[in-house]
Amino acid sequence: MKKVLITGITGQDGSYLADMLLEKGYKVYGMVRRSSVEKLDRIEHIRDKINFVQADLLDQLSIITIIKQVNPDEVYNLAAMSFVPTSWSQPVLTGEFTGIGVTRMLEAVRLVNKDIRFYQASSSEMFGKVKEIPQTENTPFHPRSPYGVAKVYGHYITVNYRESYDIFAASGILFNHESPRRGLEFVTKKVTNAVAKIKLGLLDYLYLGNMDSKRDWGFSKDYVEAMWLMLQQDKPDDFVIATGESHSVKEWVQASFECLGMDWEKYVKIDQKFIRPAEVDLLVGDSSKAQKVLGWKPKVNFDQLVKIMVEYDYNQLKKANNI
Ligand code: NDP
Ligand code: GDR
Repeated sequence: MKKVLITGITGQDGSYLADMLLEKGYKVYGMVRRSSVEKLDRIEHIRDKINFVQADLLDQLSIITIIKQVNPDEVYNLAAMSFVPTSWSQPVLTGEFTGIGVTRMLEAVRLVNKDIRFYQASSSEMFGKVKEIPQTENTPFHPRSPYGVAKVYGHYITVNYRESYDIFAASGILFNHESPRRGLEFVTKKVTNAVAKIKLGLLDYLYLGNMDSKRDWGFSKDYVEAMWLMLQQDKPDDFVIATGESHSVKEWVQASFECLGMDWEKYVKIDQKFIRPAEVDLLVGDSSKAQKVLGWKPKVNFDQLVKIMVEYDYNQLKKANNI
């Protein structure tokens, strides 16, 4: 039985990855940090099947200890401070978690067992002010937030440990991916949640920031499959994972309201507090390398994704409020 250690198992991607690897017959270990209240909502349905180990990205010895204890075949490093706006209010902490945290993970792998295969959760935010359209594995980076800068560091340290120590370290450059399990502050979930609330009479207006930025949105469940495929190859490499389609925030809003038969213009207002100090205007990825080498392709498109998320939020809120 193969053993896997997932950092960030309580997050959106960690939960879908754990679902998938349990189905594949892996023994799943999840790294969690100490908290005064449990935050296992996304993995409640599989909690009895997961072996939890406690460590923190800030604490080198705790990471070495759990990697020694588990000695996994594969490590997926998904833990990070992942919300872009918070990276401006906590830039140093973001650097520690999202940047240096990757080095701590890689150092632990190097010290304990160099045969462990390592996946790093890199991001399309690294492209930032894009140098070409669409973005590929060869597009130069120009990050636009402390989060993006930290991810560039995490990406290059992964490449460096691969080249310096011959560690099987792969970096997935994933474009935005969403799901019903997406955190409430991210724009897709914020919108679908608000649309459902407005329809049910639980909310009057939705306040947003920049509605003109464009993103390449995919489905998290499709994207965790790509992570796994990257670690099953003969050699480690970097891969862009994207749908190749780009839509504006406004289009997401319009499609979400239309899903429940409403006109978005009656309910959406702009609040300056959601405008960022620097914006990433347009992201669209070219995943042809992943399609060719990994045999991966996205299964869920933009309209299907909107529908999955709106219907989920509507049904959940209806049930929770006895409507
Ligand atoms: P989430 O924000 O949903 O999850 C982040 C996870 O990281 C949580 O489990 C959180 O644990 C954990 N974490 C944060 N800080 C620490 C720490 N100091 N020590 C241990 N664990 C910590 O993110 P996603 O699932 O959406 O994303 C997964 C990864 O992929 C992240 O690295 C993200 O930056 C990256 N990424 C995401 C994309 C997306 O569109 N979703 C696109 C590209 C990259 P806790 O529950 O304790 O807070
Ligand atoms: P992003 O996702 O920054 O792309 O990072 P987010 O959903 O936060 O923003 C997408 C775009 O929507 C605009 N926007 C708003 N965003 C939020 N959160 N709230 C609002 O009210 C709002 N109004 C407009 C933003 O300005 C932006 O242009 C996500 C994260 O998952 C990262 O961890 C990951 O690396 C990247 O995707 C790829």
